[in-house]
Amino acid sequence: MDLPDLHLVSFPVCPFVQRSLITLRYKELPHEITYISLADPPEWFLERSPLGKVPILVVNQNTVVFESEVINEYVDELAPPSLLPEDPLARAQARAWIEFLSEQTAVLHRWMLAGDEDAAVQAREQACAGLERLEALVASDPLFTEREFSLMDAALAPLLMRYTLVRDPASPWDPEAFPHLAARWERLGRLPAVRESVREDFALRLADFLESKGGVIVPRLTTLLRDQ
Ligand SMILES: N[C@@H](CCC(=O)N[C@@H](CS)C(=O)NCC(=O)O)C(=O)O
Repeated sequence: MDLPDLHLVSFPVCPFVQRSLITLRYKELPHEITYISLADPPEWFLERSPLGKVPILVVNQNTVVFESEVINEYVDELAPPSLLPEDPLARAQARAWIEFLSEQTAVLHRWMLAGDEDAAVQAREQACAGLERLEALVASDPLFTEREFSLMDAALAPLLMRYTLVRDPASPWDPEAFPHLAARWERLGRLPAVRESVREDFALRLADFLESKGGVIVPRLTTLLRDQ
């Protein structure tokens, strides 16, 4: 099969775009990337993105695939072997946990951008509960122990990359409390597909993004990010 022309539309610090970029790179599929500003999205993007969100993948210049997980499954199917389990039940579980990781990614952002201390504490509790569930999953699930990489990892890596970068004392993330997740991140973080899924100045860009949004703990987080 001839490979289609793949063009990913991105925002540099978006964890959902990063999932798709990791998958494209892991599969070594040639692709182009266009970065846009979400603060001032271009008209062509708003016309093409049904939900007004990144990522979108423009295939052969005219067909738009949207939603990171749908993009990832399409990319996965373009270049076997699959990064999802073959068994239908295991595949359904993998997809369900990817959805759980989407929610955890939203919770991380709610914590980072909390408007007041109460909101920060509430988001932290939700994040800790989510990380506990993920720790139990990674500790017991063969998908995480037997495979070098799966589509679940493509969704896990952006979350753990951000937690590792913002090691605030009040952070929900603690590698000692979540040793299996920490070990998984150790392995994932070394994969070229994961390392190269963000630009070199990612920490600074994330700091700029958080600052542009504001929040009660943003000054602490941006100091940590700018000191990397
Ligand atoms: N469920 C979507 C979520 C994508 C998403 O939330 N993208 C954010 C950036 S990280 C976005 O484009 N937001 C639009 C905006 O902020 O206006 C996916 O998995 O692709």
